[in-house]
Amino acid sequence: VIVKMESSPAVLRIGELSRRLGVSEHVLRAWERRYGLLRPARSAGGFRLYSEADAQRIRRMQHHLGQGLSAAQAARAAIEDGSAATRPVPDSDLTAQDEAMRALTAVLEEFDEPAAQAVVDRLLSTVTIELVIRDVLMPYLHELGDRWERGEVSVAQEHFASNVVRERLAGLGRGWGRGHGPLAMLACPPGEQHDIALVAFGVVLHRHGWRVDYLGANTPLDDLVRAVAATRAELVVLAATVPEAFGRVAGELARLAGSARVAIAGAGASGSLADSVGAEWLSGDPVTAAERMPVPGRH
Ligand code: B12
Repeated sequence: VIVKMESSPAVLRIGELSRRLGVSEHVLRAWERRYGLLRPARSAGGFRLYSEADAQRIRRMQHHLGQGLSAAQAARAAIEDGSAATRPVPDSDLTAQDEAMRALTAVLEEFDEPAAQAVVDRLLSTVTIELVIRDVLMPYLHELGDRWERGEVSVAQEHFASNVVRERLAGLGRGWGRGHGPLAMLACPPGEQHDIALVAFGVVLHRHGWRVDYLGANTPLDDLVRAVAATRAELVVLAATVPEAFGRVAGELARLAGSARVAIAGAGASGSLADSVGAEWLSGDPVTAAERMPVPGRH
């Protein structure tokens, strides 16, 4: 027998739900986004509509919070209480990746590093590293940035969470200098601190046959030029989030591109910028770009 849990009609707008339960709209939205506590339907006009089942889950959440559970624990308990009697109908568009993103959001916000590693471990046992990076870790970082911008997570939470993700990625890249493939040198131009996507790119590039020398954030261009000459790297990839990071070193970049294969990437890169310095532009996400990078000498 299949019992549909969400059988009550979805009729409440968020304002009314908020008034009825005495929980602010802001908090309701946060519980929905972070913990999947609310499962609104959409009106024809695109508004979220909530049901009695949503209201009950909030009441259970309030009850568990009152017992001293953390928000994440209370939400988990509220959702489980509701499904004990009646099995929830699986939400077909909630993939393992979506669930993992939610779980990461919840545990990293509470500074729970082991739990975050466990989420990634679980995922890695079922899907490839490429999918974990492209569909979970990168989107997670975007969401983290959005929430930081809106003031929903503190700088401490953002730093903690992005460091856990960065360290995990770096761990996946361990030994990326090994092998017999061509060498790629990866760096961010001076002033650029955002290097996590570049680490992700390196991880996937190595899995596709390249060796990786990783210089990382804020690298002086003359040092990079010397390192490229010393190692005879076949490819140099520079990533930055703002165009000025490339613009400031355009002259040096053009010179480097005269003697080596250079590509630029990240939100600060563009086709026109690449053309202006004689480099290639790697558009799109780091995983796909690394998968598409042909390995020289391989057919
Ligand atoms: C983690 C983080 C930090 C960390 C970085 C740690 C580290 N080692 O990387 C720290 C705390 C240092 C930091 C600092 C700052 N940050 Co910050 N940060 C982030 C955050 C949350 C995640 C960045 C990330 O890794 N994203 C994951 C990647 C995959 O996403 P993406 O950068 O959008 O990249 C896309 C493409 O460009 C492409 N791509 C990117 N890189 C590469 C590389 C290759 C090779 C390829 C092929 C593709 C590719 O892939 C993605 C598409 O899938 C973002 C939020 C966000 N939306 O990304 C903010 C964000 C990038 N930061 C921002 C800001 C403003 C800052 C600071 C100025 C804050 C401050 N006032 O101090 C400083 C600047 C430091 C500096 N000088 O560089 C803004 C940037 C806005 C802008 N474009 O101007 C963002 C977008 C946050 C926001 N919503 O406002 N940050």
